[in-house]
Formats: sequence, structure tokens, C-alpha cells
Amino acid sequence: MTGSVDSQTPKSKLNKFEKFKAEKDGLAVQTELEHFAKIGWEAIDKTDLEHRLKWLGIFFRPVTPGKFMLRMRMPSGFITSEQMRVLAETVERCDEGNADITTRQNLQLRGIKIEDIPDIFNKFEKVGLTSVQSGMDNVRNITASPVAGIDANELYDTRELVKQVQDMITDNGKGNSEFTNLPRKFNIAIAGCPDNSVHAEINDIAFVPAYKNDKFGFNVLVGGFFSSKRCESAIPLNSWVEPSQVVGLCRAILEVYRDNGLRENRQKSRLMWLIDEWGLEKFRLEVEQKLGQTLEPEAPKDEIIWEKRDHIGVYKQKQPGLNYVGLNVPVGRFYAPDMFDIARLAEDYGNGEIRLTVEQNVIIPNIPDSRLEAFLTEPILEKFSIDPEPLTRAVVSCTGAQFCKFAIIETKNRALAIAKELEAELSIPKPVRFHWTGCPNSCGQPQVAEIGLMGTKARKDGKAVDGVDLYMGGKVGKDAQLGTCVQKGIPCEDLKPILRNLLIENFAAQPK
Ligand code: SRM
Ligand code: SF4
Repeated sequence: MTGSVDSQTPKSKLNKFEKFKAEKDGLAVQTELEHFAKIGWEAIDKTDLEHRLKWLGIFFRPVTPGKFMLRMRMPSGFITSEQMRVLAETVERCDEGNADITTRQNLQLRGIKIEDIPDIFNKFEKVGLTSVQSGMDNVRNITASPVAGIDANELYDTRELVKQVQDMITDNGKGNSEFTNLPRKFNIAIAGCPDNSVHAEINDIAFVPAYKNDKFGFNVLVGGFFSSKRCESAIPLNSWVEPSQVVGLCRAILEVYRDNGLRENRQKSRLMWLIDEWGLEKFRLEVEQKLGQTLEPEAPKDEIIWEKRDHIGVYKQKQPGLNYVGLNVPVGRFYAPDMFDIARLAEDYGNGEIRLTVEQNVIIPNIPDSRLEAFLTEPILEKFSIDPEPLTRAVVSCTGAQFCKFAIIETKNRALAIAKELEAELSIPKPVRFHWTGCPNSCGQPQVAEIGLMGTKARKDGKAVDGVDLYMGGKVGKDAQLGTCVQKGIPCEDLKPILRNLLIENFAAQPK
């Protein structure tokens, strides 16, 4: 069955998204781009404009009508200097253009005009970039260790595997209608390192490293997700696979989900809801049937034995004489000159590779020992520090009200400003993972943070004001667990003293 709606849900019960997908597949707008560019955004059919274009990674932004967002695909967060330059040129030609590193190791460009899209896509194709299937009911950017292939401690270099999974899902970036009508969005992560640098636990499918009889493979976790109604950690599928089985297993799980996932209520459509309805055993059996083979029945102990690293600073690579340097990009925000500069650094000092992290930072690898000193004197390191203050270092923020219509509050500027104010008042002995998200969709993952803030409306002096719910206790890396909401409805203007006390009482901060 290709891109089909499950047979159990009667047509009358399908939600409006299912109805418009059944009328015309999202990917169909691929052949209409030239036409859209000619007629301009105001004349585009509303469903095509607001929804179907997202199948190509083109997001209409009601907050900035006419200025679109382009969400790329960057498997493992890898990008070359040549690709970065093309993205920089794209942003440069936009009015107030910028780009954000996302919480899935990816880039989103802003300020794009629909009339420029055909030309932009031609340029993307020439350098091997794609934005296909990056929004709506598709598989999102596939995350993996940002230091795959260069990390002295990695257990498996996941780069090729991640690329193969993306190529399978997108038909090598061309778009693949087999997987463009899932019941909902879908996240995949593949970890090859001992520190779980991908937040495996919050993905619909996660592969985590594990040895069986001295052979390397992955334990498989399924069903992790965040939504405004429910947040769940992924659960073990109780199976172990060899690397060569990963692509096939992803395909089998996606097919089972596509053909059987719940399509009535979008709040109950993510993979975990199907697992709940069926039970894990039936789910596993259905996956085995698609796969045409049984899965190894027991998962060994996994190899996630480290605390999570943030990769900021200078590190020796497994290749003798080479180093990688992680730069802190505050809240992931780039402008065109930053992107050109990062591309130049990657070429002048490394081999042109650039890598992005789920903490919204950037890594330049392959810098020889002999070039390191010169690299560290580059002016851009004043903006993107290799040794930032402890809160700035660990701030992650979703897009928020500047560009997102779901946002209840502004996040990025607020997150940075408050981090800086607290750093001015306190000596904080080590980084505190500090995540901000503008609404309960949790794109900024407050549940994985030590201190997480979720935008809400609060009441102050009888008035509705910008506020946050406070999350604490998120643990990442070894024994990862989700944090929970500990205080609701704090007016943003009252937040600083609360955070100050928390940092003193729970994180050994000292007043300066
Ligand atoms: Fe997200 C919807 C931004 C990671 C859960 N997310 C949105 C939209 C597309 C809504 C919209 O159309 O405005 C946001 C676009 C705003 C904009 O203009 O930038 C948006 N999500 C983001 C990004 C850019 C946040 C960031 O600043 O880094 C991240 C893009 C990742 C990427 O490269 O693809 C992003 N979103 C996440 C994550 C985190 C993750 O994957 O680790 C989550 C929670 C994990 C999960 O999905 O299970 C997340 N986003 C959502 C949801 C809730 C999903 C649900 O099942 O209910 C929505 C709303 C929806 O899909 O209906 C959403
Ligand atoms: Fe928008 Fe909410 Fe996601 Fe932030 S968490 S990007 S405000 S949908």
C-alpha cells in the first residue's frame, strides 16, 4: 500500500488533514512551484499555501506573510562549506533574512519569497541540498552524533547509515510518495556514541549502541514523542539489530505506522498511540511480518554509559594531529555574514566540513594542530565563543513568537537576556541546561532540561501576562529521563528571582 489511509478509519471520521491529504498528496505541489512563483503567494490555494507546501519544506508564516521559512534536511547535522555558502547567499538576498540551527541539528532559513523558490531549489540541487518532506506528516531530519567519524570514543560511525535511511525515505532527496502520508510527524535518531548525543529517548524510533556476543549493533526504542497533550519517553522494542538491518527496520516500522496508525484525532496519532492500542507484542509481530523475518528477541545492556557532551571547545580527533572545535551559537541564530564566515573557516582551517548539534551549536572539524592557534584568534570566536558562560553555553530555544503563530511568548531573545542577567549576578560553577519553548508543543524540549521553561499565559494583578511553566529534573545521556512541571504560570517579569534562587539552591551558584 502506498501512502494510504488506514482501512479501519471510516472516511467520515477522518480529521481535516486526512481529508485534504486524500484529495491531493502534499508532494503534488512539487510540479506547481513554477506556477506558484508566477502567481505570487496571495493567489495560491489556501490548503496548498498553508499546508501542502510544507511537504517541500516551504512554510508559510502567518506572522510574516509573504516571507516564507525553508526547513532543510541535514542528516546527522552535516553540511559542507559549499552548501553553507549557498544557504548564506539565499538568506543574504532576503529582506531581514536569517537562519536558525534547530533542535534537530538542522537549518531553517527565513525571509524567503515564493517567486525565488524555483531558482533557490535549482541551486540547492547543484550542491546536494534538499528540504523535501521536512514538515507536516513526514519523517523529520534524522539525528545522529555530530562527531561521527572523528570522535576518538565513538562505537560506530553512523554517517552512512543515517544517509541511507534518509535516502530511503526521500528517494535520494527527490521526494518519495511512499512516505508522504503518515498519520503524523515522525522522528528517527541513530546513536553511535556512548553519550546519547541525540536525545534517543524522545524519538519515534531510536537506535542506541549495544553489543551482542561481542558484535556491534543497536537496541531499538520506539514511541518517544512530545505533544501538547502527552509526552512519553521511547520504550524498548526488546530487540537488537545489526547496522545492516537498520534501513529495513525503519522501512518496516514506517509502513506499519503508515498503514495502521490512528488518523481520527491528530492529538492521538503519533506512533506511541498505536503501540498503546495494539500492545508492544502485536506491534512487534506486525513489524516482523513487514520485515519478513523475526527480530532478535532480547536486547542486551546498551552502551550509553556517559554523561551527554555539548562538544563546545577544542577536542582531539581520533585522526592523529587533527582537532574539532565546537562554537556556541547563542540560541542557534545565524545571519548571512556568520554563515559565510563559518564556511570560510571550515575551508581555510579544516576540509570544508561543518556539523550542527541538537544544542543549536556548530562544530568545525579536521583542523590540524599546526593551524589551531591561528583558528583560535579568528574574530568570529568573540561572537560564537568556544568557552561561553555556563548558562549561555547551554541555552536552547525554539523559534517563539518572532516567527511562530503557535507561540504564546517570545523565547529566543528572552532566554538569552535572562541568561546574561543571571550570569552577571551569579558565579555558576558548571553549565546548566536551560531550555525555552514558546508553547506546549515543546519544540525547545523543556522536558530534557535541568531548567526548562514553557510559554503560557499567567495572571498578574488581575491581568493576563506572558508567563512560563517551570520544568525541572530532565536528565540526558546515561539513564536519560524526562523532567516534569514543578511550577505553573509564573509571570515572565517575576521569573528572574525564582531562577536566581533555583541556581543558588540546586546548582551551587554563588552571588558575585
Ligand atoms: Fe516543532 C510544530 C519549530 C523541533 C514538536 N515546530 C512546529 C512548527 C512547524 C509549527 C509552525 O508551523 O509554526 C514550528 C515552526 C516554527 C518556525 O517558524 O520555526 C516548529 N520544531 C520547530 C523547531 C524549528 C524548533 C527550534 O527552534 O529548533 C525544530 C525543528 C526541527 C527540525 O529541524 O525539523 C522543532 N518540534 C521539535 C521537537 C524537538 C525534537 O524533535 O527533538 C518537538 C518535540 C518532539 C516530538 O516531535 O515528538 C517538536 N513541533 C512539535 C509539535 C508537537 C507534535 C505533536 O505530536 O503534537 C508541533 C505541532 C504539530 O506538529 O502539530 C510542532
Ligand atoms: Fe512554535 Fe510552540 Fe514549537 Fe516554539 S514550541 S516553535 S512556539 S510550535
